Amino acid sequence: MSTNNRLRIAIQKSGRLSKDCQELLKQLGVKLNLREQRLIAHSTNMPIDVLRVRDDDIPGLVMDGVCDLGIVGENVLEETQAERQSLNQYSEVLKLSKLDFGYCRLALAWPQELGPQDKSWFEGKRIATTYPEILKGYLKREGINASAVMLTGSVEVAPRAGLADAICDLVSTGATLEANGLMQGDTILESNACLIQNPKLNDEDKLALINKLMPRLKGVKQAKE
Ligand code: PRT
Ligand code: ZN
Repeated sequence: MSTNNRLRIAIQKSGRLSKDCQELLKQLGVKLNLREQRLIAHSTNMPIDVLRVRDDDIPGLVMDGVCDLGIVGENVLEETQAERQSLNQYSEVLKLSKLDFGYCRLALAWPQELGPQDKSWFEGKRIATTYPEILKGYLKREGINASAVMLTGSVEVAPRAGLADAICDLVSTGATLEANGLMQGDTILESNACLIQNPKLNDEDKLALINKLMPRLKGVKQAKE
């Protein structure tokens, strides 16, 4: 079988989702020969290739049909969709399943010493975030006139560094906010990892393979409940 006929699945190479993704593929019965530095891992028992990339690239790879499936956080998916929509680029995916890992929330936070604040406090403020499109959507819905300052890392130090008045960042335990003297406010988005598919996929063999894997995925999820 040529490489083109193999189902291509994009997962995060290294980071918070990679271990769970590898474990999930294993539970689905996909045997992989994973070597640390390899971009592509070929399954040894199914016509599947796994592409290991940065999580930010996964939605685009699936939307553009470079990969058939992808596993990515809903936060990254929504940000990419909003960004592509603003550029009039194709942004559709089929969300096949929400997965039971990678849970976090995208929340607003500000310096603790300011005490509790309501939405009106954000008027005219600068908010540092890695998710400017999701944040802008929220600000628009809420009728708040504030600006988004894009930072790809260390968002939690932005207020102390004088780069912004507040932040909009992912939170799981809350330890990072606490360690940086920040108070948590509204949750803008709750996110899990999810399995997405290119909606234009029409290869019958690949679709049949996905149809074979989906009941297994359901079984894996039920076994954990
Ligand atoms: O290199 P690459 O671009 O692939 O990875 P990355 O560094 O962009 O992402 P990574 O590995 O940090 O996270 C991948 C995905 O995991 C995210 O897109 C989310 O969908 C999910 N996830 C779940 C999280 C968290 N929990 C999380 N806590 N992503 C990031 N964090 C960070 C957060 O940004 C903050 O810095 O952890 C810190 C807060 O954690 P707590 O526990 O202190 O609240
Ligand atoms: Zn990333």
